[in-house]
Amino acid sequence: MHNDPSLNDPSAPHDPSASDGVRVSDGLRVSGDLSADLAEAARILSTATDVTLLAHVNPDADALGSALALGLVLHRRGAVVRVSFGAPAEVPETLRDLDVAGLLVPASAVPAAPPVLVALDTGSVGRLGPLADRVSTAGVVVVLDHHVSNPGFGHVNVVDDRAEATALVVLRLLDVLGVELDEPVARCVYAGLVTDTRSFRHASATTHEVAARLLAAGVDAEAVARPLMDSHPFGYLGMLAKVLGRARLERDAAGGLGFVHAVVTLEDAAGLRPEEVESVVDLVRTTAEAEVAAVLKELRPSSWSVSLRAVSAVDVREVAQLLGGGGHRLAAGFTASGEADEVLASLRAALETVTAPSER
Ligand SMILES: [Mn+2]
Repeated sequence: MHNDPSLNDPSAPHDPSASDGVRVSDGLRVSGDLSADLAEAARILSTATDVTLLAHVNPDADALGSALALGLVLHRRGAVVRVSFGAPAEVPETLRDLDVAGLLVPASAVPAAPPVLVALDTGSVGRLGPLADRVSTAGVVVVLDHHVSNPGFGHVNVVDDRAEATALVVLRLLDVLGVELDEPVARCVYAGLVTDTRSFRHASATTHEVAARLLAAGVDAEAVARPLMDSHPFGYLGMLAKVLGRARLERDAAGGLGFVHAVVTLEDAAGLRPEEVESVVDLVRTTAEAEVAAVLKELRPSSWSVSLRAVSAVDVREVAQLLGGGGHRLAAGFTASGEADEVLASLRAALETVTAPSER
């Protein structure tokens, strides 16, 4: 599926008249008015009796935390709720504890035509992976996201690219719904927030106030953050020794700002969780001589998922988009096929394009 060109298809046009049982107001698809979009999303969800919430493939704490926070609230209000994601088959171990009500179901249990579908933290239809087709079969699609590149593929799109996490968009929606925060819901929101802000380093004053509100609701910050960000099996150290030992620094690349990269092969990752592989980029990115960091993660022979990070100057979302992916300005990614050297060559070229003076 990672070679499927539709993976990065910006959107499938949506016919609002196709909605089944839920009336969707006209003209809201790309209204761009956050308050109006939030109100419309709240209206749909407050009357829905069957809601399917989807995170992006390889879900992180923001995607699943957002889905589970909203899912838990709707479940308590009596709706039939399921939370899922297209791939992989397993729920990331570090995120399982967030699902206090048993809302997570395998992708195979997602209805062929869900009455109400909510896509969370998913910047494009393709990021739903094998569940992407549900966007065209669902009665109504609500998109809750913070990716600037989101084309607005739902009937209702609450996309706030200034929100540091989708979890914040969800919290605003919960406020519109009049939900009183308690610990299980606040914990899901906090999990998305602490990870997407890199422990609140990329968080506004207002977002710190939101964090305070979540703590006041009973969240144990260390208990949530440590398993997500600071805990790995011992085998992680051996994997890091191999992978980081092969990392390369190219000082002249990325328009002279420096580019560091590492490769995690299937052999390197054997016996370890996705969490260990995903965290490698957080070490590679600490290289002081490089503005841009990349980690190539082998999915299958000759198939790669690539994580990109920048310190401040380079927009790696632009780089990722040139290569068929997406993301945020300082954190983005794409998938690619071929040998690692070939992927690196196209990445180098894309970096030069984005950092060329004429592009600035
Ligand atoms: Mn996010």
